[in-house]
Amino acid sequence: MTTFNESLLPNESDISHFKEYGWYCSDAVFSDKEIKTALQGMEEFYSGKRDNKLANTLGIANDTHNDKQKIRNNEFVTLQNNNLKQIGWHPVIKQTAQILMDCKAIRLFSDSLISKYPVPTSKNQGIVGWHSDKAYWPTCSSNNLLTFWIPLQDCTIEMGTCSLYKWQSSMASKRATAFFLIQLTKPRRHEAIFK
Ligand SMILES: O=C(O)CCC(=O)C(=O)O
Repeated sequence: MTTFNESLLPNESDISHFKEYGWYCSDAVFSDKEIKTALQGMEEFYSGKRDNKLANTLGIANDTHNDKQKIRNNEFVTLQNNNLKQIGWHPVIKQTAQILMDCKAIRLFSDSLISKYPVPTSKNQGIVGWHSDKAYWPTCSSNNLLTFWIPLQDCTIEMGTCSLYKWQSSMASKRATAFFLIQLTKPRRHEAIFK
């Protein structure tokens, strides 16, 4: 059974922060070994190895490497590769979600393995645009949803990391926030959408 140090779970102050802002940044919860295993799973997946084959890949992000495309996105990878499942289905994720959402059961709805290739900043590519994940899940009737962002490498500010807006319940299902692959060049415009 996978074990972890329970002091890594969100504490009262983390929970209050999450309630106010809609996000929370944990300490490093995965061991170097777990990250290494996930990276191995990523290599396996990208080289075409599958531990389990999806019955259907129609309609899901299932990119192959393409030099011109600076972001590669593949969905439902934890169902297809056991080493990626190890990190995506890790008990620390499940228990963190249960604590933050204050619920007994968690269902994993979706996962995404995303690679961003280095591009000169002037090119305005290789960056995931502002979006709310709910905008991509229109069939999901619940707003009680949570995304975990797990960097598999150290991410510096210069490289770009994940930025989050303060939670606004009104934006949860807005199709207008579906800007995953679109770079909004005018910050004011996306600020207005997220207000
Ligand atoms: O890694 C990214 O830039 C995108 C991640 C993302 O879209 C998400 O966590 O919902």
